[in-house]
Amino acid sequence: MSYQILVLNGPNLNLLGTREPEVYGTDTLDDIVGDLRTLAEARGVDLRDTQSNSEGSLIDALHHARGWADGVIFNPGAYTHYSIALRDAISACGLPVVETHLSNVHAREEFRHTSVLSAVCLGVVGGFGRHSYAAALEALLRHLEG
Ligand code: CA2
Repeated sequence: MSYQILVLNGPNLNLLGTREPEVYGTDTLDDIVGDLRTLAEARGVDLRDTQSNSEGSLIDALHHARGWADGVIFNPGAYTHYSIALRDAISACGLPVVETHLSNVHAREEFRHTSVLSAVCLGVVGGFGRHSYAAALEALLRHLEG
């Protein structure tokens, strides 16, 4: 079976590789998604990706994914910590969503220790830089393959 996966990236992740390399590394978002695409192709997976700085566009992408995707790898950026609207959209889309972070949010500022999204996600991966995305893809495929 060939799966269709959405990779969704939230606010400021378009800046990866340009600032704060000590926290987020030197890879750009294109590097990270390119890596993931190589992995996905090797597994026969159809991967689509989008990034937005706007909460509404991320919600729209989740709604749209209901119609075509089997699962979602989602780095919601700072929305992780307070967006009830995104939480509702994840619940409403009914798809398995893997909350994915580059950094280990629990080793950072206190306000990053809370996720309002984790409880409605299939699982959470974080702290492995670009490898967090690869781990999320592997876990999502294993889940889909049962
Ligand atoms: O670790 C992650 O992946 C985060 O989702 C990244 C978010 C942060 O708010 C979350 O707490 C954890 C921030 C993404 C901002 O990315 C930047 C990239 C380059 C320069 C500045 C910000």
